[in-house]
This record gives sequence, structure tokens and C-alpha cells, in this order.
Amino acid sequence: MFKVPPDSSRPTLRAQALPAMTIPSCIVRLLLAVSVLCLASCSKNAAPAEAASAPAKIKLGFLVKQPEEPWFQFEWKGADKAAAQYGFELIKQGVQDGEKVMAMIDNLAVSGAQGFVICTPDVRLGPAIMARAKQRNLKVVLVDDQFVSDGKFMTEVPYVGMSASRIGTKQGLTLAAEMKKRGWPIEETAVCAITFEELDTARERTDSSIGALKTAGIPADRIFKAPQKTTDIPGSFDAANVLLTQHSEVKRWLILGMNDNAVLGAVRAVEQRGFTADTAVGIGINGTDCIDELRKAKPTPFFGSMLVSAPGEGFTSAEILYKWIKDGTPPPLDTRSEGTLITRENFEAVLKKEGISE
Ligand code: FCA
Repeated sequence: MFKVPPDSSRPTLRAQALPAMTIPSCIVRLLLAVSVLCLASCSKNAAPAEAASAPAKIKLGFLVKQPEEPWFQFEWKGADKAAAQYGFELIKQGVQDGEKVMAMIDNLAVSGAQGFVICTPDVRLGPAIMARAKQRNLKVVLVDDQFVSDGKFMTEVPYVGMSASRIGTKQGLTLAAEMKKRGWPIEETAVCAITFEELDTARERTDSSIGALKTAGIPADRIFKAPQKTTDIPGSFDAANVLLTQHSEVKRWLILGMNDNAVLGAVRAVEQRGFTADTAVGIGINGTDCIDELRKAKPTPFFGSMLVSAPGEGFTSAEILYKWIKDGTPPPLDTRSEGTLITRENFEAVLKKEGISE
């Protein structure tokens, strides 16, 4: 922005250089005042011209509940790709609790953002987040975890996420098939289902997985739920440990959970009690948080994962928000992605194809 020169700048120096004897000082002052006014008005007029030549970029936020989880880092990668393709600015931020979400909504508004994508730390914050966003005139797109109000999904807020029930079903059917392949007798086998039922997408995944196992012939009394208190590896490790202590008679375990970390924690817990890839089989969901595990030289009980495209979800959610702001195109209200099984056999090729690894 053009700045009005301070008192010590050129006009004053020139006036001082001109001998006051030739021009009376009141005229010098008048000339100075006119030139300052002129400069000020030039700078005012210059602003719209500058703005027209380089329009400000649209700014969007992308807020996630667990920024340390690879799933969310891959989502950000996808959103970055959309930002580069469409030329908008992306502000990425971890929001681990409600207070952080509210503060971030205010920050986004102050910084001139026009909307944000969010995976909320708590789905019940939905109504409060929408009220604050409305007050701040920000558009909202949900990713992964759908807002809930009075026990019902807030389906009026555009949502991008996974087909939780179909992916859970595939997880359960694959576990049952692996058990049959190995010829494990059902009397010696049990299911460790790491659950987090307060999150709807998590409950849908694990309920569907358990449902599929039952359909495949696993009796209900061989299926044990282990609720995790926190949705990370230590949280599922602790949950699995409680269950393993209660059922020390079980010789072979099938492990399921709402995501890779849920299954990884349980895998670490069974390993600690001597189970190996020959006596336990776990299948995760996400496919992004188990890459190091699948790359380990020696197979572990972590058999595979239902891969969903995190970069794809990040790209799509940011893209529909951008188009909504830029062109007024109303986003689809419900966009779902499917899952593909990855195992040690195919994961490198599939991850490469999905743009998740190089
Ligand atoms: C939830 C889980 C994530 C991921 C996402 C699609 O937010 O916490 O790990 O599975 O759904």
C-alpha cells in the first residue's frame, strides 16, 4: 500500500532547500498541504486498481481432530493438491477440543477466510460449531465425522466420508474368510472387537463388521467387545488388555476395530501375550496408519486394512467448499468413498496407485 510520506520526507527537504526569501513561508506551507492531499488521494485511488490486477485469493480452513494421525495428514495432502489446482489458500490446523475449534473459527474469520472443512473432535459440538460459523459468515463442509444434534445426524451440512457399514461388512467377511482359510476351530477362536461407540461412524463400522462375522457363522458368544477410551494406539492397547485378561483360554484371535490404530493397539497387546501371525489376525480400516507395520520384515498379526483414499477425501471436501464459495455451487450433501483390502501382498502397488506412497 502506498504510504503518505512522513514530515521528514522529500517535499519538506525541497521546501527547506528553497530559500524562504523567494517564496513566502505561508505559500510553502500551502504547497506542502496540497501535495500531501494529492498523495493521499492518489494512494486511495491506487487501492482498487491494485486489487483489480491481483484479486485476493480465497482462503479456506481445514481443521482436524487428530493431526498426528497419518490419516489426517494424508487428507491435508489431498486438500493441498486442490488448493494448488484451484489457486486458493489453505489454513491447516489441529483442533483437539471444542475450545480450540471455537477459537479457530474466530481466527479464520479475522484472517479473511470464507469457510472451513472440519473433522470435529466431538460430533455433539455440531450445533455450536454451526452457530459460530453462521455468526462469522463462514461456510462449513464436514469430513469423516458427521455432526449429531439431539441424537440425529445433521444431514443438512455437506458431508464427505466413508461408507462405514459397507467397509465394516467387508472387514468382518475378510476376517471370517481368513479364519476358515487357516482352518481354526471356532471353539478355540474368538473375536476381539475394539469399539468406540460414542462416535457414530466408528459404531457403524464395528457393528457392521460384527454383523458380517455372525452372518459368516461365528456365534455371538465368541465375539467380545473391548471399548477404547481414547481413539489411539494406547487406548486400544489398554482395551484389548482388559479383554485378554478376562479370556486367557482363547487360543486364536480375530481382531477388528474402527481404524488401523484401534487394531494396531490390540495387535501389540496380543503379541505381548505370545500371539503371532499364526495365531492372531487383525484387519484395520484407513490403510494409511499401518504402512510401517506392513513393511516390517516379519509378518505380525496385523494382516491387512480396508484402504480408503484419505487424499481423495481431503481433495473432494476442499474442492466442493471452494466451488460453493467461488461459484455458489451448492455442494452435494452426502459423498461416500468405498474401501479396498490391502495386505502384505498388494499394499505397495495399491498405495502407489492411490498416491499415498511413492
Ligand atoms: C474417523 C477416524 C479416522 C478415520 C476417519 C475416516 O475420524 O477417527 O481414523 O477413520 O474417521
